[in-house]
Amino acid sequence: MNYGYFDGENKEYVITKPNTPAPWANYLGSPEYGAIISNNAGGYSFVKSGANGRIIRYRFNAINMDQPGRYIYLRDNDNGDYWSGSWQPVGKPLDKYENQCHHGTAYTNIKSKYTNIKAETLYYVPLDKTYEVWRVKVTNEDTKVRNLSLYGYVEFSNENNYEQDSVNLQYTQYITKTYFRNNKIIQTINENVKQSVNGSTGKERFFGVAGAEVAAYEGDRDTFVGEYRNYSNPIAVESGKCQKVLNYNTNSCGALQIDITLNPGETKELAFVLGAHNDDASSKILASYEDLSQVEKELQELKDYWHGKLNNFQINTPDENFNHMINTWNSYQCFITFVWSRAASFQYCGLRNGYGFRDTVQDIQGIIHLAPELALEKIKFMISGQVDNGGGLPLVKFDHNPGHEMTPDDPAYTYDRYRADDALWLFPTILKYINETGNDDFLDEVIPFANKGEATVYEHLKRAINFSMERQGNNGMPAGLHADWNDCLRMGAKGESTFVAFQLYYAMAILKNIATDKKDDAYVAYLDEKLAELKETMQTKCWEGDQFIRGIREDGIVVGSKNDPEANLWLNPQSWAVISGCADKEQCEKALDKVYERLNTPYGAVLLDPPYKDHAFDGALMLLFNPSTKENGGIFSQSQGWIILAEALMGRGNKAFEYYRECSPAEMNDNAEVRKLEPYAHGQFIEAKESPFQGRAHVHWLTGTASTVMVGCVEGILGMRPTVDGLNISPSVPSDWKEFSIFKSFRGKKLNILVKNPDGKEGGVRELIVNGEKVEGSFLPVSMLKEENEIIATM
Ligand code: IFM
Repeated sequence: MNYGYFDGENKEYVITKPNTPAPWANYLGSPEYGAIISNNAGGYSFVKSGANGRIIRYRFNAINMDQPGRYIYLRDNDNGDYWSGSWQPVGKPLDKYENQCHHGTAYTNIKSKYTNIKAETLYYVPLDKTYEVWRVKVTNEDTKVRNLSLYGYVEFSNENNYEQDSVNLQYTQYITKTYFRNNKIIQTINENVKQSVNGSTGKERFFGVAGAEVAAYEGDRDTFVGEYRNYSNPIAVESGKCQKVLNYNTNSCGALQIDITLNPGETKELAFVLGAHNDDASSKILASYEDLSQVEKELQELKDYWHGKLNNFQINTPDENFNHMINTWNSYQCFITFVWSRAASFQYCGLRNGYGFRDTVQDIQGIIHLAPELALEKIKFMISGQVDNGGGLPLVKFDHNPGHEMTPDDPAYTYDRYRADDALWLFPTILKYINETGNDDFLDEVIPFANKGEATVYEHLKRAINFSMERQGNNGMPAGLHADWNDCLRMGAKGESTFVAFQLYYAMAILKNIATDKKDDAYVAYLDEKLAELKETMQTKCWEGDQFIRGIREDGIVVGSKNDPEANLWLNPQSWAVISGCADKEQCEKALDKVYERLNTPYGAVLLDPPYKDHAFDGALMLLFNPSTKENGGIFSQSQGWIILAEALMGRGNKAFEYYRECSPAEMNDNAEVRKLEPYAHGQFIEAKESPFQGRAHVHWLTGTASTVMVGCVEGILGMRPTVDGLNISPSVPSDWKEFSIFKSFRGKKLNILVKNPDGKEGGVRELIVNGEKVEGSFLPVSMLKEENEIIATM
């Protein structure tokens, strides 16, 4: 069943049935002022930190997973009937209540129609602003005059820290008050504290309205809702009268009642505004919306900003769903993970307050082709999270202070130990950035280490290699340390992971090219030797004739051997054998064939097979999960990007695209009841064959899947493979695609690329014509580029 459709032209997903199988969310704003909102207006907002700056309360794991939220209630004062602008929380019968939710790029517009009253609420955070706007338009489509009340409602948290607010009720209930002043509710927290006490100072939030006079209000949540009631039937709305009760030692809220009379055909418009600003500042903010045309201006600014970024890469292929994902939704999700990391969703509460090293370094890859300038800033930031021994800090805090951070070597360091893979992710990310921009001078930029000292980017990379070299296992592969990419895999400090070994191989190959350009001959010779040694080890100790093992534990026992009773084939070592360039062609083909045969399912390839149940070793923490779930043989969506890329690099376009389609959210649009998560956003994993709910996806939006699948598609399937000197065009597509086009912005120039496939090929380009001129091979040199370029690539 489907619950909505993609509107490619407006870059929106339109939800036509509000009773979606899960809350389908969107993101607004930025971490300066961030918000998550569902199609039923549920969700929360925060300033700077999801955990420490929470403004709207949100109850994790509540029965309705998105409550409370930003509610608009409407009441017919002639008959007492009432409903909400979003279907929930009142939940009128859907045969009488029409609803559409338009999730767009950083805005959400929820439209409803009930008893001839149309309501439309546009939610957004203006660009670079630290408050949110809910612009409401109500239209009377009846033939008679309608007397209505409209209520804007928000449940404030009593404390910025969400955990304190949720559980420390003996404190947080007694620190907040509300006031009504100048058309707005002002909430104060620790009002008496003029100077910091225990690190806290007084705070203020506001919820006000522009464009209408407030008739009555409530600042006390329980007075608004009433005893033994809930958000579906708040007494204030049912009775038609807010009582002007302000909270004192109870839960605070902002509820503003506006009474309106609408003639037939008449529309009334107003804007609620919410933020963490004091009386003065919020009055000024509200005044700026007295002229409500400001809203349309700000909406346009948001669209210009986001569409401007997304339009740097647009495709038109025979597959509409693929187009929607690449042109809008996968790209937008990449920006969301890039900006928000794993900070705030309906599953992540933001407590971590920082960027996981490997997560963010990978997230950056998803936006390099869209916004290399933003990528560069974050790359520098992450490099400054590298310790001077070459390893990555497991977590780079939002308030990271380069040069002064503690490291896992410090006894007082509390967050995790070193992971084996963290700093190795820098190599493909930096390479992609340099290739996209041609900015190889970046390698000479000096950046501080997290703990002390500074060095050029080139030196940072050398130290990362060194980190792995100084921490070798018993067989000549890098030691697994605390874990590798797989959080659940503990092979012992001296255990070895083939995934990390392939990453190290790839990293050394990348650095060897850089060192060659820099004429660092001694280092090139060193890397040559290490590359050869590692390859030899991988060949002799890790290849089992048709698959690579997953690793060798500290006690010498092999993990992921074909002879094991469980977990005897793992996905990542096979895809990374290809990506790293460490395996030969025959091995790559065999490993990929085996993956297809053994691991593939209708929803993507499982991470390992069979899942652990009875034969797990001590460090196989995935045993904690049910079979076919998460790291225990679930379809780990992030890994789908790598298998797509691996197949594409081998020129096997049919397989690459098959894997893509299996895990693509958009492909499940018509089976949304099976997938449950948003059909426009990747999740962390999909339940696989041993689950009774095969195909159900989990952990929406904030996942590394966004960037790996993006890279798998852009670099892999679509074959956009930049180098410092130009662009290699090497698509790997389904053989039945006859033609498709790509618009790519590249080094400030426009590329209109038409790919023709008259012979039904799966991969490679045999002829390239650039602005009418034939070019040898599939490489487009940057020197040939004009401002705008017409390129025809024939496969
Ligand atoms: O690689 C990790 C990531 O850092 C957090 N989520 C799960 C992934 C796989 O374990």
